[in-house]
Amino acid sequence: MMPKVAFTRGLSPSINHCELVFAQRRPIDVNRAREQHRAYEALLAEQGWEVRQLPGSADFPDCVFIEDTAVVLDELAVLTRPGAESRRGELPPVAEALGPLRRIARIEPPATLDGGDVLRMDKYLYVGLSPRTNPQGVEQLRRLVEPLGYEVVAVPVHGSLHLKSAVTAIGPKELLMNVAPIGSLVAFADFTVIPVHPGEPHAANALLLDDVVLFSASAPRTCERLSRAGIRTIPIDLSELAKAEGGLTCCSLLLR
Ligand code: CIR
Repeated sequence: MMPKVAFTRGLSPSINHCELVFAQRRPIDVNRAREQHRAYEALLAEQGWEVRQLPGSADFPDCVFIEDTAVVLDELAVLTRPGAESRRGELPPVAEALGPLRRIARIEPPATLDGGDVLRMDKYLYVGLSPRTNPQGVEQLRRLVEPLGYEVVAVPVHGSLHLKSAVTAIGPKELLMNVAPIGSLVAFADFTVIPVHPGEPHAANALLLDDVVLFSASAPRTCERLSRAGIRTIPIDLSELAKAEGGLTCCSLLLR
């Protein structure tokens, strides 16, 4: 059987030049960020994932956020066209790594799409219309995946970098959400939604592994809500990467 593979990408020594949309620029301690990233990889490995790290690059400050470069499904990997121009050169090593494992398709100009905007719930792909993903990006993705039986649902996102900054899966039918950037819950009517604690608006980005959720150690009150709902969590500190507006999902591409 194919092992569960998690691709990660090494931290760029130039991460302090990362893109920022909503956060104020604060110095990132590169060594500390690297340690936190290693701890993240170690947790994935402990949970049974074969972690394959692609080398980081000084030319691409945001390359550690590998999630944005591809949408990986069982049948297909879609290489994105990141909304931030400075990130488009991150793709070639990812394409090379995924090539032997999946059929490859690409998002073409003028479309833009970041993987952080694509939330997969079984055969539904919820795609954020965000600062990074435009309507053409949603349409191109739809054309690629509909023949494979997926339904694409566009979700406008306001005041949040990506859809998954505001909502992530914490179970097959359960979502963790910061409701404000999404506004209407209509698209998610079939799911049980656990709202983040109002004092922790950035806590919605959690990473669901088989039966456990990796969760930000800086959001204990939301974590309590998850525990009360019977969800097993493992806390992780990615505070240095959070200064680059990165979360937990964005540091890996999981081939489930
Ligand atoms: C960016 O603005 O593109 C990076 N500084 C952060 C990307 C985070 N990606 C994600 O949440 N999927």
